[in-house]
Amino acid sequence: MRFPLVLMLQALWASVCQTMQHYPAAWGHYDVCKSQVYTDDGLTWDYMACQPEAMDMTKYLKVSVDPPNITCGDPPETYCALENPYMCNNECDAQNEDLAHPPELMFDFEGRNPTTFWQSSSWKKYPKPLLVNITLSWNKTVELTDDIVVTFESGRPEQMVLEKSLDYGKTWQPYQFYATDCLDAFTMEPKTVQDLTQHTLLDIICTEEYSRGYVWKYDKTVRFEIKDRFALFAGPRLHNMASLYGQLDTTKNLRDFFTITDLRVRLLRPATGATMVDENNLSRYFYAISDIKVQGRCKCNLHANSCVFDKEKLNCECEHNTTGPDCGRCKRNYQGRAWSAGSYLPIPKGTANTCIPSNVGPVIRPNVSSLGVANRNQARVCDNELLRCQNGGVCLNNLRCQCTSAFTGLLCEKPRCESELGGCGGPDSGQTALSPASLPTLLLVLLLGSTLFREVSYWP
Ligand SMILES: *[C@@H]1O[C@H](CO)[C@@H](O)[C@H](O)[C@H]1NC(C)=O
Ligand SMILES: *[C@@H]1O[C@H](CO)[C@@H](O)[C@H](O)[C@H]1NC(C)=O
Ligand SMILES: *[C@@H]1O[C@H](CO)[C@@H](O)[C@H](O)[C@H]1NC(C)=O
Ligand SMILES: *[C@@H]1O[C@H](CO)[C@@H](O)[C@H](O)[C@H]1NC(C)=O
Ligand SMILES: *[C@@H]1O[C@H](CO)[C@@H](O)[C@H](O)[C@H]1NC(C)=O
Ligand SMILES: *[C@@H]1O[C@H](CO)[C@@H](O)[C@H](O)[C@H]1NC(C)=O
Ligand SMILES: [Ca+2]
Repeated sequence: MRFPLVLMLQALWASVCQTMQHYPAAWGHYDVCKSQVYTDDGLTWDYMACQPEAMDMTKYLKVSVDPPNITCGDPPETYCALENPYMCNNECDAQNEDLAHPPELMFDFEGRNPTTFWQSSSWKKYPKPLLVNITLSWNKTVELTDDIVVTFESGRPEQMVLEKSLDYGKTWQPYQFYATDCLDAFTMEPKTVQDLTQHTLLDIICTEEYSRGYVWKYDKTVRFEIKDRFALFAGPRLHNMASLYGQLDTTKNLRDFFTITDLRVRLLRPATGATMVDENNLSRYFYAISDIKVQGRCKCNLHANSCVFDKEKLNCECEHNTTGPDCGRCKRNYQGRAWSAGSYLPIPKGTANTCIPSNVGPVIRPNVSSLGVANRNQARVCDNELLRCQNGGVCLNNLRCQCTSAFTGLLCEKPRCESELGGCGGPDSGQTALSPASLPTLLLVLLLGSTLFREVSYWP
């Protein structure tokens, strides 16, 4: 009875291993920067291209609204509904928390009723244009992974521009123009994202899709379509991300297109709902935004799989001996070759392009005794965080693990039974090579195994 069970477990183990290897390829996530592998020389690291998970980027931005006093409520104002000038029950008072509409309300948790929103003062100075800039800054390069969605509560604007910056707000480029009449507003032919092809993906278009007049009550959103653009390479439903990643890898312009440090919504003309602006009642015209969605990931040049918000700022947690906010350079003493970004290719693990120790030129060795601090130019073998000595071993000067007598190996991970005769024995000895991380997997295999075994034993 026991023998088939062992065989079965082995088969399961193999298939679980295969599955786990397979998943990153299917997902194209690049979520691991390194993994421990066994070679003839013992335990070593295998380095891979890696990137942080995509997340809700609105939690980490700074927002500014220009001109600064354009937010409503100072002095208090009463607004009428766009579609009904006799319905004037929208009050804004910056001093009253219940009636104030500050910019933060564009980023709070939605799903409450009534919705919360930022609101501008009304178009009192008509026909002078009512111009507002809403600027979102991350002070960090970010790669967009999903559509930007702006939700308007007072009718979508008749003219607006979405702009981006890649240099922390020094220079700005348009992302997309929006208007009820593109020719009239921007002298551009109206287009939609469906008109774009692989060759024109980087074209900046003006669209009338999100500015249509009276149906506004049911359609409040204005989008910048990231996913439709991805789909030009990755196919509908983005099933072929590998193709997109391959393309991103080889085309800097394409990569930069989806990369930002800041976004700006330029509101140029509010919804008027009709051909004529009612000059006698300008309290009907204003901007109100309840939500802005921005999904993305920190750009870490494929050298980090985690990005942390610390001291009001996002920072990549760089691996591969790189450093800097975007892992954009090699660490000191690891400048043995020029820095380069990791690569998505070959699919699925990519290439880490790690920085290597500097060993060219004269090396100034610190004047320390042989038992002093580790030589800075030497590679770290162990430390007390990631490269822990195992099984009671102690890390000596980051240079080697001093193992207890029963264990050996770079990190004391191997029982001494392999070298000493009559060692550990027993059928378990093969499993000692498992790293702690694979223990849950082993448990899973055992669980799966026992379930299967029960079923198998019912067979005649
Ligand atoms: C909005 O930003 C643009 C540059 O992107 C600038 O030219 C314009 O003056 C700004 N408008 C306001 C109202 O701040
Ligand atoms: C905003 O401030 C400017 C300059 O301080 C002033 O001219 C303008 O009237 C103010 N606008 C509002 C709506 O308070
Ligand atoms: C706008 O029109 C409504 C209805 O005529 C009126 O109640 C309201 O006071 C008007 N608002 C202004 C600012 O004239
Ligand atoms: C942006 O981040 C850098 C650190 O990377 C910091 O020195 C600088 O003050 C930040 N700028 C702003 C506007 O927060
Ligand atoms: C840094 O470089 C050394 C030498 O190549 C290597 O042993 C070490 O694993 C690297 N560390 C990381 C985190 O990549
Ligand atoms: C380095 O060692 C030499 C000889 O051992 C000694 O003369 C010198 O003072 C030391 N320098 C420093 C900075 O400790
Ligand atoms: Ca809101």
